[in-house]
Amino acid sequence: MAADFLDIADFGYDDFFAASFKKEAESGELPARVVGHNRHYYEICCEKGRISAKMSGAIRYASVLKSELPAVGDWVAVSIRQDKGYIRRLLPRKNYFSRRSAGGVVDEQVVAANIDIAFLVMSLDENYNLKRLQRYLSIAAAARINPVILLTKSDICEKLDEMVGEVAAISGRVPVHAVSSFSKESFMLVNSLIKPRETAVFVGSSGVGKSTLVNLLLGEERLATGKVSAATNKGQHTTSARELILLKSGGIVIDTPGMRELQMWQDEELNGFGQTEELAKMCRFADCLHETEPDCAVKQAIEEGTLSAELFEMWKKQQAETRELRIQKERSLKILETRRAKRKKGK
Ligand SMILES: Nc1nc2c(ncn2[C@@H]2O[C@H](COP(=O)(O)OP(=O)(O)OP(=O)(O)O)[C@@H](O)[C@H]2O)c(=O)[nH]1
Ligand SMILES: [Mg+2]
Ligand SMILES: [Zn+2]
Repeated sequence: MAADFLDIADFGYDDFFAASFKKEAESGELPARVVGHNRHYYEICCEKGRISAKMSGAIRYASVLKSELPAVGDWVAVSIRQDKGYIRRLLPRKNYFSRRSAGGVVDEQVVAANIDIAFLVMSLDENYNLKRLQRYLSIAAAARINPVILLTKSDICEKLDEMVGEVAAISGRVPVHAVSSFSKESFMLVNSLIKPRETAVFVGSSGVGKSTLVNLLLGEERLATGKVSAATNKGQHTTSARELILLKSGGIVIDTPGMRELQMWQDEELNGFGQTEELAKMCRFADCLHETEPDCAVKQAIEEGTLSAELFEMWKKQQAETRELRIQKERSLKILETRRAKRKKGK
């Protein structure tokens, strides 16, 4: 156990968590933040320092969804015995970034919890993909997380203005910044966006430069970063685990491994499509499919060039996916609830 005393306020502990901690705390329990974990252990920080902790059987037993288990960024109640921590409870989350994890049963996987700002990172090379970015925007909006788009590798981009413009066209009110991990200005910009005691998460595909940016903020090569092979320009998965780190500036950052596939889980209104949604309300028929119906405001706007046909296609596709996801989710939840009920009976 690290001997030094930690001020958990530096890790973002505030009245919100204190209120729910105190309500149910048993004697000897301490509030702690999850800063990392592997299959068997959690790394947590509490007033006694950074320690390894195990999850109590009670939490494991009570959880059927993966998202009910602690994840990086979560606040938990721990008890400590002989320098070992035992996680007793998960404190309620302010918000969390999650995605759907495929498997036998569709389940929800928490990428990071209790987030003040999410950096949606996309690089201005082969990784550039507006549809994927749109999906990240939708996830952030559904999760009520404040996003900022970082377009990385601006140093090797030849069509910078054009690409930033394209992103700005779909991002609505979300700020967009082109950055390079090798520039002092980018460091100052990103650093200024992370306020002391606030938590920023970096999400995005593998190889876009998330860990490089975090190292830039740290001022040291603490995290491993990937070599991009010149032949394919594809980064390999370099970061393998999520990790929460304090910056000298007082900000808190969470680096995450690149996600190959990203499917939504949280109940996603179709966000980031404000203009399309507004137009759809003006169609003659409330259930207009925007295909061949008369007086379709959406089709008209596309013909007049005031709505991008591409954006409309993305919207339609995402609507279909959302419908499909709802059906799958309901199915999974039913299976999981049955499992929960069985466990209760077996008790
Ligand atoms: N040209 C250029 N290369 C960069 C920049 N930022 C990062 N890179 C390079 O991109 C490669 C991948 O960077 P990482 O930081 O490991 O990417 P990551 O997003 O953490 O990737 P995963 O951990 O696999 O999710 C490394 O070789 C970096 O040197 C940048 O601003 N410009
Ligand atoms: Mg990384
Ligand atoms: Zn219509």
